[in-house]
Amino acid sequence: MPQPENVRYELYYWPGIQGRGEFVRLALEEAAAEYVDVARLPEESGGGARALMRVLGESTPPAFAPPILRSGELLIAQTANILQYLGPRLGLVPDGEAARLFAHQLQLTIADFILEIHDVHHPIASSLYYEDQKPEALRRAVPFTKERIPKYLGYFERVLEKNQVGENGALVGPSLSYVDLSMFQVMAGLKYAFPNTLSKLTPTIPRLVALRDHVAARPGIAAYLASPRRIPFNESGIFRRYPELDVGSK
Ligand SMILES: N[C@@H](CCC(=O)N[C@@H](CS)C(=O)NCC(=O)O)C(=O)O
Repeated sequence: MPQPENVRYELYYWPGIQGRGEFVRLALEEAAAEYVDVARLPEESGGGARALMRVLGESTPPAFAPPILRSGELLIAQTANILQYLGPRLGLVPDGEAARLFAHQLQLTIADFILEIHDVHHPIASSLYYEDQKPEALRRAVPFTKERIPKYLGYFERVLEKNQVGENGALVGPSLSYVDLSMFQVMAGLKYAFPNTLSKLTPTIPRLVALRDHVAARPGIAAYLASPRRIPFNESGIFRRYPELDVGSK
């Protein structure tokens, strides 16, 4: 496994939520990479949301939205792009063009899923409160929980089934990759936000459940999850527990 480069990564992401930054954090944590979660530092030490706004406002070339990763001279945005960059450097993706393309393909599919998960509680605009778009959210939650969650999870379950590697499984290649870490996050988030929908689907996705539990038990990830670095799920993030939207088991 390649050793992490001798570099201290800087992650720029909103300080109070897991959000999309969490996919990057999980990769850095699993690899025990040296990194600073800059916006979570106190403002007096150059942190806070201000640090993030500064990077967004001043960087060249400009980034549209966080998460953003600084690695030496490089400033990289788009979650899947960041993970594509980190994967080989952290030993979290197999060698070879086909495997790397497939890992990126899966990560982009996760990005699509994440956007849909977000849009259930914000179907009209991110700039409006949930309460101001609740009727639309309730309407959207029905096809999302009954059609889209089963379709996405059914797809990832099939990927695991086709890539038979040992009892714990892996989405790409013979061992753990950054995509598996991201899939753990999706499963953990769905369990938080849509517990009833997920529990109804659980018998149909045994491989995803095993993968989630396997990732959660990895020493680096288990230590991270138990640490204050792991921000708890909350109702400002992507995965929000609004029981009225969790209708997939009805
Ligand atoms: N496709 C991008 C989406 C980035 C994104 O939407 N970031 C959110 C935070 S999770 C944001 O702050 N967006 C600001 C905006 O869209 O105006 C990614 O995966 O990184």
